[in-house]
Amino acid sequence: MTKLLSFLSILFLVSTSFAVDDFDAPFLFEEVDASQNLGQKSFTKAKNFLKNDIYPSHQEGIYCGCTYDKQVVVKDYQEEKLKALTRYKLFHWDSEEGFQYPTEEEFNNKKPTYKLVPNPETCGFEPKGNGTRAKQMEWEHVVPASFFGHTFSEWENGHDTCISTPRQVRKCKRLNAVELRSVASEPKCTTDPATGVQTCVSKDIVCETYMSDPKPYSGRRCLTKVSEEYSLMQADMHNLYPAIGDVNGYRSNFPMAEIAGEAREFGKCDAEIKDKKFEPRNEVRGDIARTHFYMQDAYKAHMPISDEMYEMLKRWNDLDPVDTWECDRNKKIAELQGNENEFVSKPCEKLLKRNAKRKGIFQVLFDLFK
Ligand SMILES: [Ca+2]
Ligand SMILES: [Ca+2]
Repeated sequence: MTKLLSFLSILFLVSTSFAVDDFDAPFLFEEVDASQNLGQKSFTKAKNFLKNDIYPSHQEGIYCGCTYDKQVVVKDYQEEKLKALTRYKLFHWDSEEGFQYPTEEEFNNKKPTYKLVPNPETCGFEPKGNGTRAKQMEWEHVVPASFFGHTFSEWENGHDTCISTPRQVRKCKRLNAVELRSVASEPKCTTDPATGVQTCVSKDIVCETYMSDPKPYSGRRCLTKVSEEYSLMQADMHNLYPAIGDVNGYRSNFPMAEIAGEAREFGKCDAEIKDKKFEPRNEVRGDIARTHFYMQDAYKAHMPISDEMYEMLKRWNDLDPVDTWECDRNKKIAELQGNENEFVSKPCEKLLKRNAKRKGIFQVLFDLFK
C-alpha cells in the first residue's frame, strides 16, 4: 500500500512537472489581473527610484543595449561661485553688495547629484544628432506620454485651473558697445504706457520689468496638475526605461512597428525609424509588448491600441520571452510602486519553476554520481 502511494505521488509529480514544462505555450491573457500604479504620482520621484534603487544592478539602455555609468556631477567651487556672482551683478547694477554664497566646505558637503553616462563602445552606438543627448541616458516612456495623454480632454483643451498666475518678471542683459545707450551710473527708468513695461538703463546693463499676463496652458503640464489618473500613468515605472537621449529624441512619440529592411542610423545600434514609426531590437520586443499589455489593462480608457498593433505585440511577446532581469525589475518596481506587471509576473513564475526544476535535475544527477 505504501509502495502504491509513493508510486502515485511520483506519477503526480511527473505530471505536474510536465505542466510546468509547458512554458513555451502561448500565454493566456485571460488569466491576467493587472492592477495599476497607485503608489507613485510624482514623475520626478519615479525617475529617482529607477536611477537609484532599481537599475544600479543592471545599467543597460533599452533601445541599443549599451551599458551606462552613474557618475557624480563634479562642479568646481570657484567656477560656480563666479557664475553666481556674475548673475548677481547683472541683476544688481554691477554691485556685489548683499551677494551671498556657501563656503567651500558647505559647497563640498552638499548632497551629490548624478548623471547617467552611456558607454557607446559597449553596443557600437554612434550618435545621429550632434547635441548633448548622445552623452546622457534619459527615462523613456515606452508607451509615449502623448499616446495616452491625447485621450484626456485637457491635453488639447486645458482646464479652468490651468492658467498661469500673473507674476512680476525682470529680465536683464548687458549691452555691447554698439547698443550702449547711457553712461549714467544710476539707473534711468522709463515706462511704456501701452505695455506697462518699465525699462531701466545704467552703464551697460538694461533691465525690463513687467507683470506677465495670465496664460492658459494644456498638455502634460496641465494634466499633471488636474488629473490623478494621468499623473499615475506618467509616473508608472513599469513603462519607464533608460534610453540614450539621442535615440529617445529621434524616436519622439512614434509608435512601435515592424520596419522592412535593416537600415542603421545609430551605428551598430539596432533601432530603426521610418515613416514616423519605430522598430526596436529583437531582444527587447517582448519587454515592450508586455509593457503595452500592462498599460492597456491597467488604464483601459486611455490606451487606444489598434487591433493590428495588438497582434504584432502578441508576436513580439512570444518571440522574446521574459528573462531573469525582466523578472527582477518587475519585483523591484512592485516594492516601490505597489503593483506588479502581471504580464511579466505570470511567465516569470513559470520561468522560476523551470529553473528550479532544472536545478533539481542537476542535483539528482549530482547525487547519483557522487
Ligand atoms: Ca527592420
Ligand atoms: Ca527581452
